[in-house]
Amino acid sequence: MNKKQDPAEGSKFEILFVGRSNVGKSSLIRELTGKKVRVGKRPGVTLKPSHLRFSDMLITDLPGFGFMSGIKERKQDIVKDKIVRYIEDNTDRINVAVLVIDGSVFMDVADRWDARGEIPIDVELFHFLNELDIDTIIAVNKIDKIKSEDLNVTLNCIAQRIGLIPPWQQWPQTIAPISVKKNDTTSVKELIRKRLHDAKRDDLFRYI
Ligand SMILES: Nc1nc2c(ncn2[C@@H]2O[C@H](COP(=O)(O)OP(=O)(O)OP(=O)(O)O)[C@@H](O)[C@H]2O)c(=O)[nH]1
Ligand SMILES: [Mg+2]
Repeated sequence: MNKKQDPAEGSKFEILFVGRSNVGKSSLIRELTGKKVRVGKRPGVTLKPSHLRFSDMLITDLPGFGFMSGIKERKQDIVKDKIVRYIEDNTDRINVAVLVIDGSVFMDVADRWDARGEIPIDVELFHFLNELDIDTIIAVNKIDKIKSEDLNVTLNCIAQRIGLIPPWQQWPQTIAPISVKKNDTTSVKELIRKRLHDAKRDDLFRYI
């Protein structure tokens, strides 16, 4: 059998994109790299991480978890397990994680989890990444859907909920409000580049 080459082999810098389904992970990767990432026809159907390779940089798009219309709870658990396993198995290789959240619905979704006495999965994931010492950027996407006068309050609430003491501007290395739709992704791009620079990998700037 013809074995496909492992895209991760020999990679020296991995950027991981993770987040709930439908938050705009794949759109963000496309906007940042100009490369189209393969997306399943239905959200949540793809169980495998998909990779892009630029020189020795690996960009990984993990399947989205949560909100998956028509998909049974058990399958959602399988997705969550796969995500956790991928992160655990590759901790040493992952240089940066970009946790993408949908800023326009985050508080509503988090409140619903709270009402059930559960920790929102995004919040849980942020702590999990922290525990593993993985440098994490929180890309708050879809800010085009938030009224401009509400933006600061919303970002403060999100920060608070995640466990970062507001005001959100206190976390300029971590919180990046963006709108992929409006091609406004400079803040997250700058933060990723900062990590590349710190790793002495300015040569990779041309891909991001
Ligand atoms: N309004 C608005 N919509 C956006 C933005 N970014 C992405 N979207 C839309 O959100 C939807 C989901 O985007 P995807 O990039 O497929 O999301 P994903 O996180 O990769 O989803 P999964 O692969 O299911 O996990 C698409 O319809 C996008 O066009 C944004 O900044 N603003
Ligand atoms: Mg996707």
